[in-house]
Amino acid sequence: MSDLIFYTNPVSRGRVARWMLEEIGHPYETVVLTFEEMERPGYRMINPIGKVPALTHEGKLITETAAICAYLADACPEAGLAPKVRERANYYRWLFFMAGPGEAAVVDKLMGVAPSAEQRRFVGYGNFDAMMMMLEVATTKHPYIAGDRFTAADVYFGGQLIFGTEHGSMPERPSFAAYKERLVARPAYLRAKSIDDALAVDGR
Ligand SMILES: N[C@@H](CCC(=O)N[C@@H](CS)C(=O)NCC(=O)O)C(=O)O
Repeated sequence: MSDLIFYTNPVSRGRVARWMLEEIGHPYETVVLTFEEMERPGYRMINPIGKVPALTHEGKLITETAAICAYLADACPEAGLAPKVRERANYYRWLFFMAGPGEAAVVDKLMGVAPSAEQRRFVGYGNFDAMMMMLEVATTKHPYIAGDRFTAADVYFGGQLIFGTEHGSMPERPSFAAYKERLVARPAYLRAKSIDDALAVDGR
């Protein structure tokens, strides 16, 4: 039995966490849950909010897709997916930007919520266009968002960007194309995608 147990659904943010697990290359056990199963007391004992993904590792529980990516990069340094601590400015900046303001802006837009000019002063993402402008900033300067090298921040940031632009919840921008091409060519991305696509076809 693996010391990594991954709770997921193939049509969920768990797809990004699986990509990270595949990048790490450490064996892991997958528990696929339907959305109904996530509501049951057994799973609520693992994640009280009843959401996936969740991961247990050596008796510790990690939830939140961005945290799972960052945790695995640190827990498995041999994969080389976390920059040195003093080189983490962009790594943290864009990981946290996407997990907080980026995700909130997309979800608000999907729900038809648009901050007024006054509200944008206290809304963390400003407004949707300001958030999108920041994604362009992140993808313009370097080949990867933390610099010249692929890191766990690309798995999370890039995973959200790929999903958002494919499903129309984020508009395309010229700087996204080359960045996304680099990501979707990665063997770990392709492995994770094919595992989850097959599970989704099975109706899980
Ligand atoms: N903040 C969490 C969000 C997780 C989340 O909302 N997962 C959805 C699927 S994408 C879920 O499990 N929904 C089931 C439910 O709420 O009943 C993360 O980033 O991992």
